[in-house]
Amino acid sequence: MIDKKDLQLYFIMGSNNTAANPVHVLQDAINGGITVFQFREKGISAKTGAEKFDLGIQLRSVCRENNIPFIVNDDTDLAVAFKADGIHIGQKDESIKDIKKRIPKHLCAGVSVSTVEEAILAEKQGADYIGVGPIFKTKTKEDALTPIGMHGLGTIIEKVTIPIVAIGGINNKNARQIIQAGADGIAVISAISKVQNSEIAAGELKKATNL
Ligand code: 3NM
Repeated sequence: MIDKKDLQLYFIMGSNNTAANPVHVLQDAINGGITVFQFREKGISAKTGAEKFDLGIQLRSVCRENNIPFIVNDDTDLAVAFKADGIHIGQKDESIKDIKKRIPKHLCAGVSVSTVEEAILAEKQGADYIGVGPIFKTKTKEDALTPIGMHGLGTIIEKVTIPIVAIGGINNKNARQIIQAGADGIAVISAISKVQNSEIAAGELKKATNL
């Protein structure tokens, strides 16, 4: 299970989200105050096989040493092999209902949603939290949908009771309104991974999400 407060500042990264060493970026992000990390090795020039596994192991170690929950994107077998704290899936992946049957009980399972219907279904099928997005325009996800905006986020917040983390184009200028709208946290990639100083960036986002 994942605590609501662990979702406050949810950092996601794979090797193609940074020009720097991802292990260093993750450590800086943790120093700045992230509360959970998702390993998302996806898209152009993403690592596969042993290289993906090796990077994941290194990132998991950094999380373990710092008591930060480690979540794996998409790959249930990898999440189990990593002894991760959770798995995160999208709408095109296997259903959360089936995944929950296959994973150890202590692993949390999150689902990406962008509509009220998907959110209600995810909750019904046992998701521990939902990632709602994209809220704003994002350059990070190649196949991102049309942004649902603050209004879209609000309609989903009204309809589900499981924890909600908002994603897509979130930065330190628009983060506060997400929390004020009632989300439990923000999930970001580029606002931490693609900046000069990830520690400062994470610190600013943390401050913005501390109401
Ligand atoms: N999922 P950035 S948007 C991984 O809408 C991801 O489900 C999204 O990156 C969704 O913080 C997105 O750089 C990319 O905008 C988020």
